[in-house]
Amino acid sequence: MVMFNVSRVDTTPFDGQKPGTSGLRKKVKVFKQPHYLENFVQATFNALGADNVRGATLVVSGDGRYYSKDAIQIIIKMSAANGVRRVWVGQNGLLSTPAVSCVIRERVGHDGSKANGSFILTASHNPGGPNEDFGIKYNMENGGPAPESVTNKIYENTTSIKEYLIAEGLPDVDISVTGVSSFGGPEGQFEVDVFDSATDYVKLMKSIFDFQSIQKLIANPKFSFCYDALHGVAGAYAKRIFVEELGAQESSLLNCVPKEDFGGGHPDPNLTYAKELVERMGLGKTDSGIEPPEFGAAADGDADRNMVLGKRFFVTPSDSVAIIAANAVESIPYFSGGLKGVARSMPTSAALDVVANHLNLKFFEVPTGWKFFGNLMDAGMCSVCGEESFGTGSDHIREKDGIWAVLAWLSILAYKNKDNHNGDKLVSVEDIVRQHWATYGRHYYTRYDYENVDASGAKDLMANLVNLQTNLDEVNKIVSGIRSGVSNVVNADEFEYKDPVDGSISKHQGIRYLFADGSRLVFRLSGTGSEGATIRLYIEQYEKDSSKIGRELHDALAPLVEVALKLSKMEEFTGRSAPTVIT
Ligand code: VG1
Ligand code: CO
Repeated sequence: MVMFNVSRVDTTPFDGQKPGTSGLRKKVKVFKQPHYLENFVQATFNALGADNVRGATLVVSGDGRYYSKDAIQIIIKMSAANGVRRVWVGQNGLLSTPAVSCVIRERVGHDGSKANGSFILTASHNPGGPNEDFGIKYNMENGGPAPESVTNKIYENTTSIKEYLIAEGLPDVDISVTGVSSFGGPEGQFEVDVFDSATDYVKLMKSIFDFQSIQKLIANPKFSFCYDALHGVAGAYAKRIFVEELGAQESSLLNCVPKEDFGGGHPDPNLTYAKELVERMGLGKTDSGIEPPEFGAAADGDADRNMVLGKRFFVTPSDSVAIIAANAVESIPYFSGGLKGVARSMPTSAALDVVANHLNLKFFEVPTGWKFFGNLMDAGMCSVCGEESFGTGSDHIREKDGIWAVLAWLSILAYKNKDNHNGDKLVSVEDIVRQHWATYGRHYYTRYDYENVDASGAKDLMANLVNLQTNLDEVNKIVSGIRSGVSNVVNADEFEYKDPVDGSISKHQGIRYLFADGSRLVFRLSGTGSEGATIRLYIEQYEKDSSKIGRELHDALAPLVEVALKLSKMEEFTGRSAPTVIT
């Protein structure tokens, strides 16, 4: 057996190793600096505490982006040196973020072991490649992202770190083949277990959904399907699930070969970046003349996000979670016993609130970021949750889950079409959404992102909005001076969240302006960028009147958009006359 020693390496702190909304994300060049990754990993081990690290089983994998393979070897050697007993690696270092959560919760090792946590190597929807982003985050024993109490400790440790531990004499492990490799260290045996990336996840999905009814839908000649993984890790799962298990044509998969640089694209599933899918679904600028598929979906780099499209029809993520919640019990076997509760992030539209109210379900509003849903789920208070940022999921794991969301929609479609005889017109995605609006009302919703703006301008803009909140008369003077058709602002605050399970408080989670008719404007600074600042502006208007739910989104929201831009003095503070991305 190959033996290794532990070497202690002197180091000094790096600035800015503060985990954001979802881990630490920086340019690859930053991560490649000597000791940079090592410092963060050691700071994490120190935050977990030596007692918890010694003897532990850790999952180390990610979305396969550039620099992952090097990072995995470094983390294996540091884990060995810190007394970790087993490192589990998905074949080729690939595991989607939801699959990591699943593996932590479900996988049993060859010796009966279970995982205690995971380093996930991803910058999610941020681009990859030598000049783009890398990222790392830590997930806990419940399969969910580390809570703020842990990430704050990690950050604190990075500011004072003096040394890290790394194994010397431990060879690089071949992660391209499955199997267990064992090594001997000062504290005993250490092993690396390379396993198939999809097996555990596929098994979990089969236990949640009725695959037979989805097979029947896919086999219906009137139905057609298209899935775009944007060259992210979702491709590895899409082939196994949609093609091999559910019988979809191989040609229904787009960009499903994972690539280190996502083919040079931006692996963010929205109408701007998922161009090819958007064209195919008939939502592009030009009409190809080819009849679009009935159903389309896309994922981000690490496959935790989803975009759902119907033929020439976009489903907003806020509507998507509300529709899944409204239909879950009858369409998805996992929920047949009822929902324990539902939750959304603060900027997500209130479509889910209306469903919760209607169905008499427990409801929670949490800050942006999936880590806030975990406690609710662990406490059995929440079954389905979502974010406006193309994140949807449930308590089957503790991450949002892109493929799960697609299977949820396929299940709803299968249920609504269960009596369809081949040849009849199908109940479409658009039919389902319009029916939902007719029952619950429609939340017109859009998000404007101002990416990579000057950080101090962004800070000033936010400070100005906070300041303005103290004087609603002044705010309403501005509002009424702009356009008619916008009601008064009746309340404004900075969102603060008290976790109902552990009582922890998270402050400064976004600035809200609430209008008399239920409309909302929300302003936040992004916590996932790697450069400058990104301002997110969320605009929402509720329409209960069923005769007014068919308006063009742009027309319906134009007055509120104008109010938002003037209130915030967007152009004055940022120099931008238009957002970078509209979703
Ligand atoms: C964004 C989204 C947020 C999401 C987060 C991580 O954060 O707004 O809803 O949870 O990304 O998603 P921010 O701070 O940039 O607004 V992912 O797919 O990057 O794990
Ligand atoms: Co993601």
